[in-house]
Amino acid sequence: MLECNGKLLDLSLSTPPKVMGILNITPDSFSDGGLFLSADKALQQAQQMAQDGAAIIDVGGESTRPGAAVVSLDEELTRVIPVIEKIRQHSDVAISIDTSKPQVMREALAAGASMVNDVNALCADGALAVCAEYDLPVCLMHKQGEPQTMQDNPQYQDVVAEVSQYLAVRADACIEAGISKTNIIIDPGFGFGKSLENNLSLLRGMPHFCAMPYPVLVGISRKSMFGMLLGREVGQRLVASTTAAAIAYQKGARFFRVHDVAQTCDALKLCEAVA
Ligand code: 7PJ
Repeated sequence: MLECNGKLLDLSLSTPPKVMGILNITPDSFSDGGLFLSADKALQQAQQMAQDGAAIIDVGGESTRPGAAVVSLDEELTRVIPVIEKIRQHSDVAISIDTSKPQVMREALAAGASMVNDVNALCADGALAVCAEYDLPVCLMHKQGEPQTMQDNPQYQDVVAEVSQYLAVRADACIEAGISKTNIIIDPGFGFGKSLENNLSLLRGMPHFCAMPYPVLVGISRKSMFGMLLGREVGQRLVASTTAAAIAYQKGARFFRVHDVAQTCDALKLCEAVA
């Protein structure tokens, strides 16, 4: 069982699903960029998401949307650390740090975050060592290419097989580095170097990921696959996003990274009630 800020984060199949609320401290995130730049606004949003049912708040200071600008270490720290400190002062909700930079991981964990969510699967030099030192839950996500260009021409023979193989290799690297197996979460990385067809294959293939010996996090909220499939702008993707969460639940996922916490919790409660 995983533990975050003294609270157990049980992601096993037999327990209620858990929701991770997204808190982007960025001027340019694709759906909520610029909304929560002040620590007070960020705290308010974190408290709202906790009240709406989020088990953990994912604080990120680097937009990883396709084409996003690279953020310096200093800028990222300046964005996220005051927010983590503020939430830690005023709330006991668990906090995850969404970063690929070891130094941001270290300072965020010292400031009170209790999980690391890395779209780069702890590949940066020193990232494994920081996480092994703290031995807290880590989420390893798959991506193909780098955010600036990853959507240009994604290529797979068998996307489900290749993504799960990558995640298995990264999980092994974590264990090798001294991270407990029970602290590892995997994530197929919807939208990160994936065509619409690739994303649909990953959702269809969810049982394959859920059969691996790690809990699966699904991050599909408001993503561009819904723009491609439905022609919806980012603000019009709520129904598709909650439906996708429900589908992923039916296929075995129990952990969901979302913008719309209350609505996702409703959908998941219904799923649970008939499970
Ligand atoms: C994900 C993420 C995801 C995990 C982002 C966005 C883009 N972390 N960070 N999984 N996506 N673990 O929010 O749409 O899918 S940033």
